[in-house]
Amino acid sequence: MQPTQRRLANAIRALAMDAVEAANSGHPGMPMGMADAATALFTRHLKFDPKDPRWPDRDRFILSAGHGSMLLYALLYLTGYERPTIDDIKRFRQLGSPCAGHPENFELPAVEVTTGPLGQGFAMAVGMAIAERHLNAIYGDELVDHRTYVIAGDGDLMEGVNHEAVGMAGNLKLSRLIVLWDDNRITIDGSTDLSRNEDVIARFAAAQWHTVECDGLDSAKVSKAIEAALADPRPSLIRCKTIIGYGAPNKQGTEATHGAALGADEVAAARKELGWDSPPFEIPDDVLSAWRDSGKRGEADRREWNRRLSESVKKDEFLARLTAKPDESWLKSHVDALIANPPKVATRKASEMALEAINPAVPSTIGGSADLTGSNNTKTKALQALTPENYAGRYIYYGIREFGMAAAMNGMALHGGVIPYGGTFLVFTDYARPAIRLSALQRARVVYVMTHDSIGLGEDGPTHQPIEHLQSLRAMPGIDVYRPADAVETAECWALALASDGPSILALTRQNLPPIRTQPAGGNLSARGAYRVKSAKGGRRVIFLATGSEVEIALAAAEQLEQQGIGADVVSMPCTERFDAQPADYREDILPDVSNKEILRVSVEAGTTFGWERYTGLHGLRIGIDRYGVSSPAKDAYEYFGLTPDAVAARVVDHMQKRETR
Ligand SMILES: Cc1ncc(C[n+]2csc(CCOP(=O)(O)OP(=O)(O)O)c2C)c(N)n1
Ligand SMILES: [Mg+2]
Repeated sequence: MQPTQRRLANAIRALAMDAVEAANSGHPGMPMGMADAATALFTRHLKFDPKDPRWPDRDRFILSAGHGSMLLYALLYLTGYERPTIDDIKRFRQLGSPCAGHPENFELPAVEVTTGPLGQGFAMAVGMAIAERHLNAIYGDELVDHRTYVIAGDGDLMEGVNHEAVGMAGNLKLSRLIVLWDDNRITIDGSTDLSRNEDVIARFAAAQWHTVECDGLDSAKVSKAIEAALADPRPSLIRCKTIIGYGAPNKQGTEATHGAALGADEVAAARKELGWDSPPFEIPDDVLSAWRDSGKRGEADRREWNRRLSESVKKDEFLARLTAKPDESWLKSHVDALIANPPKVATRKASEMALEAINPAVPSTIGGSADLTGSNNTKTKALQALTPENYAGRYIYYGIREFGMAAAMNGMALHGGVIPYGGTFLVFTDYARPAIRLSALQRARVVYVMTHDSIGLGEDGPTHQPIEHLQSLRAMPGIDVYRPADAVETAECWALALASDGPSILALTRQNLPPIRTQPAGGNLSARGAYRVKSAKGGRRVIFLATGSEVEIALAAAEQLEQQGIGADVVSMPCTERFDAQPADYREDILPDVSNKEILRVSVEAGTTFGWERYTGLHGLRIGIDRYGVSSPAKDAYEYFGLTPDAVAARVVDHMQKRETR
């Protein structure tokens, strides 16, 4: 006799209880409450094949309620993925186990995205659903025809980013996005009545979503609700009414099951309640084999898809999109043209000029902006908007949703086949920051086009002028922060960002900058992260380290010093991360390891000086801005903060004199 759906679900419950018990850490409540709903999804609807976790046309499943990670690990084990093994699960949350506390996309190939920071899984799913529709519009149903399923908890639906994501999905009519809401009316602090009285269903309906409700503890009813969702041309929210910790007789329905081991007595009571008499981590043969059978449902689909791919005239193009490095041939001709005819432009404009060369050469880019298209210069002329009527479009109007945009871009990048880039003001990386961090953690190739990168934006004043942003982003592991000094460097930095396997931030100016690079270099100089743009003429006494718009100032200050007989190098440092990764002899050449008495190192950047001692040494000179900005024209702001060649040269001379008399 086939085990009932409930018995299949109880295997998830048992594994969740046992793993959390063994770790004495973790979240049993959510997996136990949603076990029946997940069983419906995985045994009847989700298109997947454990034999090939990364099969391109698989449905995507995102556990936005990432604390319920044991739900996902149990499903992957039961349906027959190579990993996690039962031993991996026994070592849930232990060092070296791929069954990390929260699902990590770099630990298990079947984990699509890293989740845990609530709300972001949902928002990344929106990006996945966008990428699917976009690629479908280009390659047709025969190659791209899948859905994005999400399990989200109360927390996911409360987070602000959820409101952004819901708005984007409704507006883009992402019919293939289906969210199962674990409506258990409990969060960590207790009842959701403590913190929420909104009508969630009405909110989604108002955002043009399809909504349907069901008993989340009845797998057949969840399945029916999924069918209704599949049939509707809008994104769908399925409200699954559940009981957190279902099956634990004394604790279910309470926050006690949310995030702690149930304890031996309660686990024993739950086993009794559920009629589950197997020892910990053991799944009865009939149950395991039924699960493994459902794991084989997708194999035929995958074979059929492989056949269609092998017969498709678009096969090579499709596979290249998924795996090949983007074409870089645009760079040389573009840079040659810039050197032949050096423009005096803002680097945001230089970025647009680079994109005019990139977008035709790299068809996988999808641009966008959080309502600052004209300021971020993110839309090239030929790009059409990506809309419900034209999913093939390559430009997304994200609206004023920086966090939602960034999270969606993570989803797109991790879906594969597209390279998202999106813009806002650098200061508003603060609004997007949690998703930028997840770009870095997950190695998602997203390019952040962050313009108005200093007080040089001028009149909008302190709220819009980044101060600590560059350094705080540089402090984030796993992301390259670029601050190019002119049009050539901007193009070089774009090429590096596209070639990367992770995220990049381009910090770009609003104000015009003169060309710095006017001679052919025979290679991408920005790739070194820092390089000398001017060598000292006399004996070298000073090394300027400058980025972006301040390279121009450092160059002019260095000329003044030279006239006083003080030899000065100027190093442009578009990317500190890349410089740090250079071999020691290169770093030594640029920044010789001598005391500041012999050669004074001076950093010049229109932002916080915090952290620049890393390159100037403690006794070097750090010129920047350690307070909030001012509302004024850019030129006046630069003068006010002493960021002019005269003021910089004077400070260097003063510093050298004081040091000599010490
Ligand atoms: C952004 C963010 N804030 C806070 C947390 C900590 N946290 C983890 S689960 C949770 C409660 C979530 O409630 P719900 O989604 O209803 O999950 P349930 O208790 O029903 O499993 C909180 C606050 C988090 N993971 N992410
Ligand atoms: Mg809840």
